[in-house]
Formats: sequence, structure tokens, C-alpha cells
Amino acid sequence: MIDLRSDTVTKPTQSMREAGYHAEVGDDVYEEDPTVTMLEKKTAEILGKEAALFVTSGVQGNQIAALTHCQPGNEIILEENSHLFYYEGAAISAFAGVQPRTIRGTRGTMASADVEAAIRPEDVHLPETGMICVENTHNRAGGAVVPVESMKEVKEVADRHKIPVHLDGARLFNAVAATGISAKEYAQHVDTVQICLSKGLGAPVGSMIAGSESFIKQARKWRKRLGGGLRQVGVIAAPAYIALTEMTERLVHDHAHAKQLEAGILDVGFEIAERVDTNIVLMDVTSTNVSAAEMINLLDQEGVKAVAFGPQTVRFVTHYDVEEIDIERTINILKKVKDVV
Ligand code: TLP
Repeated sequence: MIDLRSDTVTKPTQSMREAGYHAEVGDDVYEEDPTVTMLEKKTAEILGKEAALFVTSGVQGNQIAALTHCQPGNEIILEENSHLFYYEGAAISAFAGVQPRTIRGTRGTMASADVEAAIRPEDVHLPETGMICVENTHNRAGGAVVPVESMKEVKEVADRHKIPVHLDGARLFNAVAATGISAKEYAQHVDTVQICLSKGLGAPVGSMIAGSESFIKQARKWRKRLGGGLRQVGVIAAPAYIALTEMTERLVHDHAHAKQLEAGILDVGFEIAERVDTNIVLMDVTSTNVSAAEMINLLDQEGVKAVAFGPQTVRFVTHYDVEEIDIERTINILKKVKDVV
């Protein structure tokens, strides 16, 4: 089976498993786990922030950011297809008590003028804007890279209005690999960042959030309130450290595989929904006689797993458990399926 559902499906490498086995541990609620502390320090250094915090997942990291930045009754500005809005079960409303204000972006990028227009003026009738969220790379825009210049513009707007900017950088290192722009440079245009170590970087578990010392102090409290204060968690921080320090440079291979798949899809005669920038390929099945769900079943029967990203959109994600030969096989399977749809 070739599993292209997500870059979350990777299994930890041998060195990750060994690092977990040998990790020095302590009680992290007392901040006594040296492996977690090492991971948090390294993350802060790489992202150019004062401090960082190990969290269990990307969703938990994003939610802690919303809880820390906002007050109940606030509004968050975010792109209408962002993960925080689309895929987190309305957690920002359920937990932080905030409402979303969505903006339609272009390939995931919000125009700074649209962001500025959405910021609420002071008025007794209106909510206050508590946070602006940027997602890079943008998942539902097909892994599109949000240009660093656009992040800079949004941050300038946010600073004028004294509103914090949070980056959902679940796949920030894919943007880094695609552009050569460092994670620190992207992160300098936001107040807080969430990065996932369990996506393309291959850790079994874990995300990081980073920001100022005072933000992380409050975030630590929110993590505890959410039941995310873990104990001898060095056993998973150790593989996460390997993900952060040894797995980012290889992402270019995933991007090459995604490009190979994009070319194959077009060659077979299917359509692409978004130009491929990184490791996500969105295939548009509108011109066929099947829906995305039916296409996924057909592919599954032939040994390829993908997910539906809409009624007519199929998503494939490349990752380190996928080789060139798997992409070639996938293209051959698509060729076979093309004959029946
Ligand atoms: N994305 C998953 C699914 O939830 C859709 C995937 O397979 O792509 N931000 C972004 C941009 C994400 O893509 C994801 C996961 C998250 C946050 C949440 O991360 P986890 O799954 O660790 O909570």
C-alpha cells in the first residue's frame, strides 16, 4: 500500500526510537525533563524567539495560542481555508470563546489590506480583534508557500493596531525548504509560532509553540489546564529533537516527489487544483464521472491511499516513507483508473 493520505503517517526512524529509549527524563510539569528543555531551547533558537513549549499536537499548539492571546468575546482574523478555522472542530469558539472572522486568500495568502479592513474599530457593539493567524505552508491551498513579504505586511498592519500575529507553521520547514528563507526570518514577522514535528519531519508525536518569555509562561498554564502537562515526556521529546535538527533538509526530496506526481497526473490527463509548491498535490476530478470519494475508493482498491479535500478534490501528500518508485507506481495506477472514469 502506498499511503499518500498525509505526511503524518510516517513511522519513527530507528534513530528516533533509539533516542527515545536512551533519553534522560524527569517530571516536565516541574520543568525537570532535560530532554524537553533541550528541545524547547533549540526550538526557540531556530525560530529566533525568547522561549518555546513542547505540546502534544498542532491543534493543541494553535488552541493554546488562541487561549493565551485572546479574551472570551474577541474575534480572530484568519484565512477561510485555514486549519484553525476549517479543521479544529470550532475549538477556538468552544475553548477560547472567540469568534472567527474569515478572509478569502489567494493560494492561502491574505492581502494585508483585507486584514486591515477586518480589524474592528473601538465600538460598544463590536468584538475586539484578539489575534491574526497566518498559515504557512497553507494546507488547503495545496501546500502553497505564503510569501515572506506578505507576512511582513500583515505584521506591519497588526503592529499598527497592537494585535498579535500567530503563525500556524505546521509545515513551516516545507516553506523553508522551498524558498531557502530561514525559519527565523519567517518567524520574525509574527509574535508566536506553532510548528509540527510529526508531519514531514517524522517525529511520532509533538509540536512546539514559540514566542516571548511571558507568552510561554501563560501558554504553559493553558497547556496544564488542557491536561497537556506531561511527566517523563523526554521519551517523545528525544525523537522530536531529531525531527527538528536532522529532518528538515530532506524535505526537498518530498517536494521533488510531489512535482513528479503533479507532472504524472497532468500527463495521464487528470487536472490539478493548485500548482504544487511543496509536498501537497491536489487533483481536481470535476471533469471525470466520479466524485473525490469515489476516486479515493478506486485508488484504494489499486493500492494507493489518498484523502478527499472537497467533493471534487483529492489530496496526495509526499513524505519520507515514499520513494520515487512509489510515485511511479501511483502514476501507473492513475493511468489504469483513468480508463474507467
Ligand atoms: N493537518 C492534518 C489534518 O488535520 C488535515 C493533515 O493531514 O494535513 N495546522 C495545519 C496546517 C495542519 O495541516 C495540521 C494537521 C494541524 C495544524 C494540526 O496538527 P495535529 O494533527 O498535530 O493536531
